[in-house]
Amino acid sequence: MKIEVLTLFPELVEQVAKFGMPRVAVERGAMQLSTRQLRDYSGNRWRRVDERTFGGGPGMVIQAEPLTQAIEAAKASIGPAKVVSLSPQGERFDQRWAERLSAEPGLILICGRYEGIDERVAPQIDLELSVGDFVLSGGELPAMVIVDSIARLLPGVLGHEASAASDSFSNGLLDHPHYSRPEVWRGEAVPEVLMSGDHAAIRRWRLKQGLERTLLRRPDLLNELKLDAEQLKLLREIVNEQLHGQDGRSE
Ligand code: 4FV
Repeated sequence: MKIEVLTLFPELVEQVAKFGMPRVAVERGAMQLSTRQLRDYSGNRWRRVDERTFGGGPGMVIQAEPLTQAIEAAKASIGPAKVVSLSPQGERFDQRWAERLSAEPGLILICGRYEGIDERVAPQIDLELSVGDFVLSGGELPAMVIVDSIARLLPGVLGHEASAASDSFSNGLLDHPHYSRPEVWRGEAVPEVLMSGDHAAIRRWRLKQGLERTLLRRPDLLNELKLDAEQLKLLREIVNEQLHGQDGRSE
């Protein structure tokens, strides 16, 4: 898939393709990442693309004309693409959105700066996304977050295809705890079940741990899930253990 990022700081955004899974995705041809400098469409010798917000008050706004020209140029460059604007006013970005966007042939990501972009550009925007309820200085880091989360979902990118499927949130739950060598570290041993070679027991333990973490840390996620019979049974076990003070981790 092709992703083009419209930004005032291309050199920042381009860093994301130099490391980790985005780099692998680009090297394996699963993703093409390009940037487009909004200032190239300023139409003035100061290369300014922002102006004061109407109605008074502090802050500058990215103007409609340069942004529209950049969007049009991006579409001409990468072909069919969903236009996505990053801002705190957007829908909350999550793993489900990463999965949806990873299926698109192309994305054009608009990085806001200042107070945001002129509202008259809204009809050209297919989707507005927020990476969280906080205010950054620009949309570049959110764009890089989205690029990274998509890259690892693209076919042929993760070494073990199952990894993406078993990630946190892939089944709507938080991930289970992980352990690695040594088996005993400063007197603390890895849970026996993980050393048992009993794959059914390991799968069950991991599912139960993910359910417990989700219940204790992010119960809101449980509201959005339709748990199956096994998950409900494990959840009942967890609640009983919590009520009677047992730690299910050692099972
Ligand atoms: C943001 C977010 C974000 C707000 C002012 C850029 C900044 C400036 N984008 N999720 N949270 N954007 O804070 O996506 O326009």
